[in-house]
Amino acid sequence: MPFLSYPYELPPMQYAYDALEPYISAEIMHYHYDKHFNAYIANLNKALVPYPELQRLNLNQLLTNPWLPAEAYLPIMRNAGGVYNHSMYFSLLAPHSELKHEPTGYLAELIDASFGSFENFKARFTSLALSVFGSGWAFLVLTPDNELKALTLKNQETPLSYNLKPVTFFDVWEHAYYLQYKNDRAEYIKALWNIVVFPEIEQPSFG
Ligand code: MN3
Repeated sequence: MPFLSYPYELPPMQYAYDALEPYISAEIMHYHYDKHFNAYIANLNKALVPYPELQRLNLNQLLTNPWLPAEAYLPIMRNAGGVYNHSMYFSLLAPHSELKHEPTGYLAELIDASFGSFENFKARFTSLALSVFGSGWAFLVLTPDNELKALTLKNQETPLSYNLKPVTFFDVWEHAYYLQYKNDRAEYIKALWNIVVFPEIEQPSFG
């Protein structure tokens, strides 16, 4: 995933459309992956057509590039953010019970240090995800000082643009849950804890 680059293509799904049921329905996965995610990819390619110099950057470089032409800033950043956020969101979900859906190792230590416990973190992150007004995301991020923070961003903004390294991605756009949960975002978020995967975080070495 860090090497996604132009021309962008929809990555193959790592599990079947119905593999996340009953937490996320196959119908949602078809729309969310094949339509919404794919639309960001198609629109990013389209937005990059006039800019060969930007086509040479990979996705992470594009999202952290301080220079983008003013007239192309919004279409490129919105769609690049959509591609990045969705590729991470889907890659950090897995069928329930195939993996343990709890953080391990250094990330578990950081969560305990920052939030008191994993249960406290879940409660805090859930209320944050519920607080997003309109379309957006909740993220758990690592700061440059290696501190964990939970935050929300609007639309398809990514933490990368703020020099933050995201480790958990909750998509709270209505398209992520409406077909199954209707207006009940809280039930969708509760379901996500059963299928979310926490990445391994490397402990920084000092010396
Ligand atoms: Mn989405």
